[in-house]
Amino acid sequence: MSDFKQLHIQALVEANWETPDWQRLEPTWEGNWLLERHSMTERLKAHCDTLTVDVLGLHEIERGALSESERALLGDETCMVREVVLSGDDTAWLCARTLVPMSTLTEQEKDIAELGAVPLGHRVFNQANARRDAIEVAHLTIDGAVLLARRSRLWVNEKPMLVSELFLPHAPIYQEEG
Ligand code: VNL
Repeated sequence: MSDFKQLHIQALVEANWETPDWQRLEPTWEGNWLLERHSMTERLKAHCDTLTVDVLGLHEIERGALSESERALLGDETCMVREVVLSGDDTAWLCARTLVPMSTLTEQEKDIAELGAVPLGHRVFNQANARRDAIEVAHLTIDGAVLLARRSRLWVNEKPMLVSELFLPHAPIYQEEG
C-alpha cells in the first residue's frame, strides 16, 4: 500500500465523527463546503478546469469489519469499498472512501462498482431521487496539519452508501475567496 493511501485512508477510517454545529458552521466558507447536500463533484469542478479521479483501491469488506456507526448507518452487510483521490488541475484536493452495501449494488446501481475514473457524485446526482443525509464532520491531524473531513450518507433509489471525504491541504475549502 502506498504511504499516501496508508496515511489518509487510515485517518478516515479512524476519524472521530461528530454531529456538526449547524448554526456556527452554516454562515462560514468551510461550513458551506462541509454541509453541502448536493454534489461535491460539481462544487469542486467550479474551482478548476479539469477534475480527475484516481482510484486507489476497490475491494470488499466483510460486515464484521464495519464499525458500529457504519453498521448503524448502512445495515449489517458486506460492502464494496471504493477509495479515490480527486485532483483539480493536477493538484490533489480530496481523498474519499465510500462504502457501498451489496444490496445497493443491484439493478440500476450495478454500475457503481465499475465507475473507474468517473466521479461518484457525477453518477449519483444524475439521478433525480438522489439525496444526502447524516452529515458528520471531523478534524484529522496528518503530518502535523489539521485537516477537515466529513462523512455523509447518500441515497440512490432509496438504497444507501456512506462517503467519507478528507480535504487535502490545497483544497479550495481552505482558500476563502474575498
Ligand atoms: C468520489 C467520492 C467522488 C467522493 C467524489 O466527488 C467524492 C468517488 C468529488 O469515489 O468518485 O466527493
